[in-house]
Amino acid sequence: MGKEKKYCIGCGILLQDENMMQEGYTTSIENDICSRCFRMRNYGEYQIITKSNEEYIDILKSVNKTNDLVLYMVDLLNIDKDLTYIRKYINNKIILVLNKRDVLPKSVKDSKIIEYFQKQDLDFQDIIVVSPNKNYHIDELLLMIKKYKTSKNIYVVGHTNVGKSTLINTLMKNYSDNKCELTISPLPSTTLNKISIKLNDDLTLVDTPGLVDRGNIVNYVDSALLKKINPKKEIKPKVYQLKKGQCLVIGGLVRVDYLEGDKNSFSVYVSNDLQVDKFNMSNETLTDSFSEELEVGFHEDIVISGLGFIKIVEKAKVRVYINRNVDVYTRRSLI
Ligand SMILES: Nc1nc2c(ncn2[C@@H]2O[C@H](COP(=O)(O)OP(=O)(O)O)[C@@H](O)[C@H]2O)c(=O)[nH]1
Ligand SMILES: [Mg+2]
Repeated sequence: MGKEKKYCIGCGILLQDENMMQEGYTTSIENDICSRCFRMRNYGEYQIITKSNEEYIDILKSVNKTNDLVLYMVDLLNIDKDLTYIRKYINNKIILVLNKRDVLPKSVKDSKIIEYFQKQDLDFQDIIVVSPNKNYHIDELLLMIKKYKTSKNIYVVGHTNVGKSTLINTLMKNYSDNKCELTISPLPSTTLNKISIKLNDDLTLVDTPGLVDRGNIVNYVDSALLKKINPKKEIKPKVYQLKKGQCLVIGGLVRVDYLEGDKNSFSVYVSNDLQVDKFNMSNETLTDSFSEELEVGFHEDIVISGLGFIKIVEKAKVRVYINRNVDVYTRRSLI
């Protein structure tokens, strides 16, 4: 008798009880979740699985074959470098969902954040700022979904770790009696497959794994540091007045030397748990790391992928020391 196929309700992987070393293992096929999800949920133990982006692009292509509404989710502290990338694969109607509002300072207005994205002339139906962790704007998002939906299915896409599974869990908790326990974690590639979840007779939410960003610092730190890097609360920016010849060291991970420019203001937006120090450039912290020079324009941010950003007011030339795999770049100031 052939076994019935059963998928993990936490990450979507095909369950199997034969090979402990392989994805989808569970002690008994009677279980609803795989051992990896079980350990993440109960012990906070993470087993990293690296998913290829080709697989994710195939998922995006399969979404493109439908006429369904798409929620494209972006993490406000880690905005995708190229917001047009996912659009290249899908022609569907898209709502841009800007997540993790709770970690940006309350003093910043939502309208200002939305304007930042509107100015880029991207092809989205609508834009909304949310925080499923804080239940912020979830009612408003549901109204938007109802307004723009083209069928029953709503796909949630975006990079890994932006909070796609968290959003679906929150929507289900708020508006459905159906059980939904997607596994969430601070590590990339927690969700491994497409997972369809019925919110009600009119709406089915589809979770997806997400694009992996190799330039994100989360790929290069241990789990203790990861917890520190991931802001849990509203960020209190640390503001420094710097003269050329001075430098900032952030969490022992990044060093920014101020090489050229007038007296300038550097506001550091990273997790409050990371210590920031100001030194003279003669200090040797991190100088043996990889480094690169950056020209920063008037009112631009230096983005350190996965860590946060530094808002700089005047033009500056800086040198950034950091793990060579981590993406560092400039952009127009977000706030
Ligand atoms: N601060 C904050 N963190 C969030 C929010 N939503 C999700 N997260 C966190 O983001 C991380 C990734 O979430 P997850 O749902 O697994 O992301 P996915 O890979 O896109 O499915 C987890 O550590 C979540 O707790 C939010 O509204 N605010
Ligand atoms: Mg997920």
